[in-house]
Amino acid sequence: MAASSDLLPDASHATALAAALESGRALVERALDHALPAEHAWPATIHRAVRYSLFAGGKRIRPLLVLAAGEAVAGATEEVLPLACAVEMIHTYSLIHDDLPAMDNDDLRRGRPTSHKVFGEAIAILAGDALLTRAFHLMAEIPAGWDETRIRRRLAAAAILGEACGTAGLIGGQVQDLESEGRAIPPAELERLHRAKTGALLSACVRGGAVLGGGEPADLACVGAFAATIGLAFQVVDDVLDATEGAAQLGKTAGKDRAAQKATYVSVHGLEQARALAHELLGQALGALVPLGSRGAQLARIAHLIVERRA
Ligand code: GRG
Repeated sequence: MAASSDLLPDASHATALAAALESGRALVERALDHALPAEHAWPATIHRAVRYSLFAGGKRIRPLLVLAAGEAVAGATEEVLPLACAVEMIHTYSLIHDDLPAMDNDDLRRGRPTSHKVFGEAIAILAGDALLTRAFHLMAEIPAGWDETRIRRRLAAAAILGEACGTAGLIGGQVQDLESEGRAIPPAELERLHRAKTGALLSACVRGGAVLGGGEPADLACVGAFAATIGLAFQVVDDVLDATEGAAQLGKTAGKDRAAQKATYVSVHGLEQARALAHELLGQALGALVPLGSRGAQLARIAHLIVERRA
């Protein structure tokens, strides 16, 4: 069995990491392009708006997690690719809606003016809706001739995704986020908010990818433990970056959490403790992968990327 330290990247792994991430990203870019109507398809405005936000240079961490989770259970890439596209569509929808005047009212996202600034509020709302709808449409497009096992896996992954987007996940977290502005919340409530708003979708990427890849129950338990931990770590790091980096680096307005008096890991625990917690969570996540041996290497690399990123 591999020790968790075997999963830590050294210098020789850095090149492999960059190459593997780049080829994963290229695969996802092509699949996303293929999964959406062309920019000029009727009615062109909505497709321009959808593509404007989707192809604006996101890091694609969620689809990469889906691909890596499939790899961790020795699943085929073609089985997990629809989910990889669906999670990026859903993530982009949540960013478009989060930036709206009725929510965070932001002008900058992924280094560009936000959707509503370019297309107006109505089209921005519809672009988010279109992405959410297309994500589940894509998951439901089951090719003719599939056997029952593959259909069941696809349905199970769609259910995991649906739960993560709903009131127990993304939506619930966003509601609590809005209701927490300007008031101090206890650490347990903050953790619940972060796990719902950000962790749920990241966790669904990993668990859904493993289900689609045909993971055995023991493998699913490992990736499930990894998923819960890395999902929380992602948002802790996001809180740190919001407090420490500028807009040019982040591609979005910086320092917004403090300006909006949002409860974050930095405001509740302090910067150093938030950083320490992110590294503690990384250690736990890597530990959860140990039983998978080398199959978990790509998940481990992405976990490092999540915690050590600067944007
Ligand atoms: C409006 C339905 C709805 C939900 C909003 C996800 C969310 C809930 C709001 C987005 C704003 C925010 C700070 C979310 C936390 C998740 C997060 C850190 C998003 C940024 O993800 P990255 O860094 O972005 O992966 P890129 O652009 O690289 O894809």
